[in-house]
Amino acid sequence: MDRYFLTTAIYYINDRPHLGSVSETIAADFLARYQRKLGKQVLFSTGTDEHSQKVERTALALGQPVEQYTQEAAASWKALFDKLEISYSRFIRTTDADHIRVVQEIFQKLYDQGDIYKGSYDGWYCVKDEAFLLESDLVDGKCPHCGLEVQHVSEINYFFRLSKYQDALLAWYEQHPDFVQPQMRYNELVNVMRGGLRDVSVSRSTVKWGIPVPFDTDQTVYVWFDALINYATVAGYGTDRFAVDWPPDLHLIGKDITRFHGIIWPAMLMALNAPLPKHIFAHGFWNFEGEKMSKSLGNVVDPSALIASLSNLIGIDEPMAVDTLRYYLSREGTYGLDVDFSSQRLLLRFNTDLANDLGNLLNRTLNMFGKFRPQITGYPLEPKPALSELFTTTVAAVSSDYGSLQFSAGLEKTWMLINVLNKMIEDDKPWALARDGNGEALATHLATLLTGIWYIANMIEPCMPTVSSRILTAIRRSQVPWGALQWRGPGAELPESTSTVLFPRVQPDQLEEFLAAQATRKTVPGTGTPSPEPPRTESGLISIDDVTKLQLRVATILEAERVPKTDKLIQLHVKVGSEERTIVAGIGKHYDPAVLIGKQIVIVANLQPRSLRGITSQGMLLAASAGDEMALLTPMSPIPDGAEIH
Ligand code: ME8
Repeated sequence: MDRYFLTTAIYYINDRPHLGSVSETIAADFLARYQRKLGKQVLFSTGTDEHSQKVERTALALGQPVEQYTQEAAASWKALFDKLEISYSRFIRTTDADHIRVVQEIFQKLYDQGDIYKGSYDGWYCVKDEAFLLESDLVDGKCPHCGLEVQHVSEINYFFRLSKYQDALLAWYEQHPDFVQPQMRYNELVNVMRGGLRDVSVSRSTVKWGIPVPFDTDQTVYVWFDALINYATVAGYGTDRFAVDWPPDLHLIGKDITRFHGIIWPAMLMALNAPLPKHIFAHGFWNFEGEKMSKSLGNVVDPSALIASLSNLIGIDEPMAVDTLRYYLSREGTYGLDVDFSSQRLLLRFNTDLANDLGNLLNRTLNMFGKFRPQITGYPLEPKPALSELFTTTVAAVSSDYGSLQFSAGLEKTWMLINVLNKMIEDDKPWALARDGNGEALATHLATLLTGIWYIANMIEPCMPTVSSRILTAIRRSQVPWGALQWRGPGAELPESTSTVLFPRVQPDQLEEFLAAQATRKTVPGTGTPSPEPPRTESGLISIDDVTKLQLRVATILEAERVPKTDKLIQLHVKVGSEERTIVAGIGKHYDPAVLIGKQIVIVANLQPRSLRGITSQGMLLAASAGDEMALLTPMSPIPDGAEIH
């Protein structure tokens, strides 16, 4: 059986987990589940980085013995990962006995062979980043990465001969152009190496909370040297298993720790004569209002609180709220780049993608099975051959997206299938087929829906395992490996239930309550109290910040129809880049729906969804009016929809 070894970074436990940190493990879990669906035997590790000056300081500040602090903190990270349905094979703690043994063994070996030597360090240290810094690295005397104060450190410690591996590393990069992804991270690292590598300090004489250097108990191993080795521990370094499990197929990390993973770690492996990891992927950050989410900035979103609010306010159980969050994190943005967290966007995704598109499809299908069952009895339940190719080619395209960590693109394609099925219901008009007694066509219609939903439930499993299994239970079909998805009928087992509301739609008042609850999560750095309101300007003028809050985008109108029983409202189905939305607009007295189709308009894309005549409107279009006249705003020349307006 093919094997796949995937790791995440291990998390410092001086902070509680935030949405940014868990997003990495959720992405890795998505990939691990997908690889399992391909039939591979997956080794997937995540865990906690427990030795360091900052962890020692946190425990001290809380007046707790550091062992007790780390024990409790690691347990709470692990409990959260379990809640988030992370299917890790090993949750590694750097305080685990086998890890301590491996770190000491490697330190000793590199010392014995002359790759580690004793020297003296005189320079700077950033405790937040646990990083040694040169005078020339500092920006205004502060850490160039986090902007915090640095400490001057002058101590005797041990150095790793990184400079010795500079040429070998550069050659490796040249021969493996996809070693580090995305490409911009690869380029950054090559530039750093071309600038010259210096030997790095790998022990501390002033930090007690660490793994003792085996031959010099006055020193502890530098936390990064210790932490990087966790990957080797997971693969059983020093045992027979290492030859089987090593090297990793992928180290998934954030863009802030590429030098450790892309330069120091490969050099350590070269020194150990061990194969290098096949790939390193460095993702971007989840930001909050444009800034990296981090405890020290006081702008973190707490995943547990978010899940609890989602669950309480919408009335879904916690596993469904977890899947909603997993979907949002995977669907929003291009993986690798930074993304801004927005609770409005989260609920918009919930209402449109999950409740409207997926939830509705399932509901309508199950309802029809309940109603029309007697009329299809005796007819073959074979899906329409015409859709076979679309489903087969989409499965292959989604597979390639998932495999290259383009989670959003893969989900978008899956949603295209959901929308094809929803549209098919409109086109086939099954209630008319039933009325006319056309049992054969009705059977084909329902078999197509069931087969399509079976595909979709399987394709979303890596992202939303609970939703996937609940859908499969409802349609009485099973989880299958990726390669076993075939366009064939449902067999004898037909759904029993007539309705399963997986995703109840969010109502406007729930939305307000949710947003208010989220707003209080933003805290002033260091104090834990809510941020003050931004100052307002005088005389009714707004600031540039207010303007940038508006997301104006170009949309193309795909469909337009009057909302029944009103002469004012028109329901538009619009395309905004890769996304489709429904917008209800009060332009019915001025425009005939037929003339709107194909036109480009300007919409407010980040408006809270609201319900108008029972239809959820996901945005607002811009129109000018003077007296009785109205004119829709439209770009002067055609431009790809989704384009932003500045
Ligand atoms: O760096 N958005 O630990 P860490 C996305 N212990 N990812 C984020 C993020 C955000 N806002 N904030 C953090 C360490 N991360 C070391 C790693 S590995 C041998 C040792 C990501 O807790 C970050 O980029 O500071 C990193 O990949 C991971 O969370 C752990 O960060």
